[in-house]
Amino acid sequence: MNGAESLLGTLINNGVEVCFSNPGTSEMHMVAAIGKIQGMRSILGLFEGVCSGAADGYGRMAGKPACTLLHLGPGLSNASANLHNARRAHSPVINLIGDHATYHKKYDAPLNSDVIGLSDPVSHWVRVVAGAESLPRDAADAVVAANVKPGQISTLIIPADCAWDESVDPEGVRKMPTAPKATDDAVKTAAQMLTNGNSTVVLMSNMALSETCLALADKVSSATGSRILCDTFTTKLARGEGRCKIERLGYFAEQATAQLKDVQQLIMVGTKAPIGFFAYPGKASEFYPQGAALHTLAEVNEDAEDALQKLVDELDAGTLDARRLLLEKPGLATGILSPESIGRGFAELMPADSIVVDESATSGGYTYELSETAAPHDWLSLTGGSIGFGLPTSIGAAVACPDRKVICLHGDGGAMYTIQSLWTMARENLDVCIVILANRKYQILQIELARVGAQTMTRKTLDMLDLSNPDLDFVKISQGMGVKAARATTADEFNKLFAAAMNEQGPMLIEAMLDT
Ligand SMILES: Cc1ncc(C[n+]2csc(CCOP(=O)(O)OP(=O)(O)O)c2C)c(N)n1
Repeated sequence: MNGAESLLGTLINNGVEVCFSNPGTSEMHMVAAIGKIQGMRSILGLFEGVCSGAADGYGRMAGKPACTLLHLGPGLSNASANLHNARRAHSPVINLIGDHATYHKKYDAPLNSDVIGLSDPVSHWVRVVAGAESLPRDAADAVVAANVKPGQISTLIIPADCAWDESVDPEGVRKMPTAPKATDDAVKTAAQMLTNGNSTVVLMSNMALSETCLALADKVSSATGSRILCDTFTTKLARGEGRCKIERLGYFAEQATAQLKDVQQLIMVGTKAPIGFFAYPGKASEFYPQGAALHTLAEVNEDAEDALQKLVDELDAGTLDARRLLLEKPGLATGILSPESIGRGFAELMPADSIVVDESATSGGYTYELSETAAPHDWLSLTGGSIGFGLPTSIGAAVACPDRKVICLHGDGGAMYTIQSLWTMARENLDVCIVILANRKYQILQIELARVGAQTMTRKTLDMLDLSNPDLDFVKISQGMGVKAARATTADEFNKLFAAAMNEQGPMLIEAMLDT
């Protein structure tokens, strides 16, 4: 058995069953091994950012890592933006990066690069394989590292000769790490703060946004009068009918500071104290009032459910009923197509258990608000701010959850970054409905240009934020990659197309024209 086969056997033994790949010559033995050995589904992405984003979506929904297969430093570099997003989402991901054979490195052949240097910023764990016989152990260590809660990026750099040389048997099942518990002191301090009469916000994210955690937080809120908020951008948020309400922190500083205006105490669960996405001239970076008391009940890596349960017990709130949202739909709109009419159609027609992947940018506010009481669903958002995450992440979510409808809400600008994702969706026949919110501009940047206090707004400046001339035709682009597509120019057309997409299996793109 060669190194590649032994590596693969080890991954499979440890629950890794999907590989999002874009290989080259240095990965050929791994390609051959995947073809030969049962148990690893291989999904080709036509750009490495598709593979890494897909691994992010898979990790978020499966709760375990997929692997990527990438070609030396350049392949890894192409994957990096979505690895950054995955790192910010705390998604479990294993990168398998081929490199030149150990004895070939010294010649500095054209594809030679500092693979470790490129890996470090987007990885929690990096290892270069020293020889074929250590590969199974290295692979098992990589899986364990990726499974550190909530999830980590582990990167295994595999010189080609380590993959083709004779190796040893694959490693068996390793014990995967569990999340450490929050301390009793952290629970007691939180309980004291919540009962001292000061106005308190509990800010939650990451592992604290499961249905169970939201219900526990709701009991805390009922018992103490505190408010429960979540971060603006979250890895996975349980929403809709039967879930408990949670207020989302606004994106812009004015919104978030208004939400937290009179707050005297902030208790964090699975997140850190709220700060601005960017700095703006003359505005504070912190969203909370100066002098507010800050306390962390559970760190990002700690078991949020255990901490919230202990807090509920400490507050004697266990017998309270969690206030669960009732199904309430907004009704379909008619007439012009607007972000609001799209939001209404989306919230009305979305089936139960949908997975919403949100890169809707400035056009998406209504989709979020109006779906609060829609059918139960999970909401995945852009955690690292690097656009081009939505389409690839939808691939991974659909692979992890083949029985659930994935709805991808995407700005037209962001969609163009990783548009090749459509081809993979077609090839794998993934059940994804993509809604392109086609305003034909980088609208957020037009807003930001004014907000940062930039003094000039010439034609030349505005052209850098404009997507017209020529206009993008997402219907043709999509059809060209094998995904069925249609354009909606009115609310009624959108409703009809979206309803059809919800009732059919397989990928379908709707270009929602908002530029009129
Ligand atoms: C990798 C990366 N490059 C550039 C940006 C800067 N940026 C933020 S939003 C945006 C445009 C988004 O346009 P679109 O998806 O059409 O949404 P809209 O703003 O029009 O709602 C850009 C270029 C970014 N966040 N990430």
